[in-house]
Amino acid sequence: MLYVIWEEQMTMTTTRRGLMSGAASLIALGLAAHSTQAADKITIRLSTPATETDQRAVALATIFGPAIAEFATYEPHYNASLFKQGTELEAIARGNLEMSIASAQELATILPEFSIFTAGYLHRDAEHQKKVFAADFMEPMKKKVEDELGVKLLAVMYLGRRQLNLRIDKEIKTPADLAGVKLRMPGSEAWQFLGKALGASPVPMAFTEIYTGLQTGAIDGQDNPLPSNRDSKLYEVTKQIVLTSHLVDLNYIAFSKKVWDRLSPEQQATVQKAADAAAESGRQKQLALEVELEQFFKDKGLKVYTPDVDAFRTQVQKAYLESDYAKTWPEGMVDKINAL
Ligand code: KDO
Repeated sequence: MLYVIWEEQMTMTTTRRGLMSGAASLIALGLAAHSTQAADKITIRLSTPATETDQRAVALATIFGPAIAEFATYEPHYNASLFKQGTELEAIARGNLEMSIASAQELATILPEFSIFTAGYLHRDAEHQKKVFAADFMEPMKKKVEDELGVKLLAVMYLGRRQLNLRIDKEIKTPADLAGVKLRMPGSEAWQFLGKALGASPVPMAFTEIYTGLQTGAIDGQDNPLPSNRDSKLYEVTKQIVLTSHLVDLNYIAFSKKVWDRLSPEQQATVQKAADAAAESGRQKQLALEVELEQFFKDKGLKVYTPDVDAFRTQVQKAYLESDYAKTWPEGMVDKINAL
């Protein structure tokens, strides 16, 4: 099993071809490892770059895990300690992992149409995200993820509104003020695009490296929702938070289809209910924290202010609508999303 995990961590490319090639032997190893576990209980390992105190992690550990305990052991791994950020979906597809908190950006590296959910200023809020996930037009997209990746998207989790968080003093009012600012964005192309659309110079870097990146000055800033900023103590190494709210960010509870298919209909219903309950609890906690934390950061001595959000929205939306990403979006979907 150690070999399998190591192999996965070394593999960063997520092309479809990559997913297919060499998969058989890894799957065989993965299955062999699982068959050595207690015959009557499945072990569901979650790999995430999130901290243990992240509200999505807390909700899964306190609600999801206990709810499925009769037939499964929930085993979370935090801080990307099991799989590197961005390699989790591939790991599930290969049969080496059972669960992750997947981003639309990760899905978009494999299924380009998911880039629609990486577009800045598209989702309005947490409720809108929920409605979009439950909408009929999501069904073919969810099915494609199941058929092509062997991943079941159980529920949408609210990560929060992404805000700029900088170690430099310069006041940021409009995208032009971000010219030349080295803004850390997560690894994939879709994230780099968002950084550019905001007017910054994006730098790809894993979540777990942000603190050091800010501390050493390798980057001028990062963007994340306020709760993630607090959990990872990024406020210790930054001076300001600019409330751009440029992405109402989501993650999906991604579950191995292979494991799902081994469950009885009753167990499947329990897993689905548990995922929905955890997502809802996490969502409410994140929303409450976003309100509370503005004062927390001010108390820590950071400047927290709202820029010209219209200027950011106009520039970012234009960049997406004119991009190659937009060509991959299902016909009429932006209008359907906006109409919800
Ligand atoms: C991040 O790397 O900035 C990000 O916020 C991206 C999200 O999609 C998600 O992966 C998140 O990190 C992790 O869950 C850590 O909170």
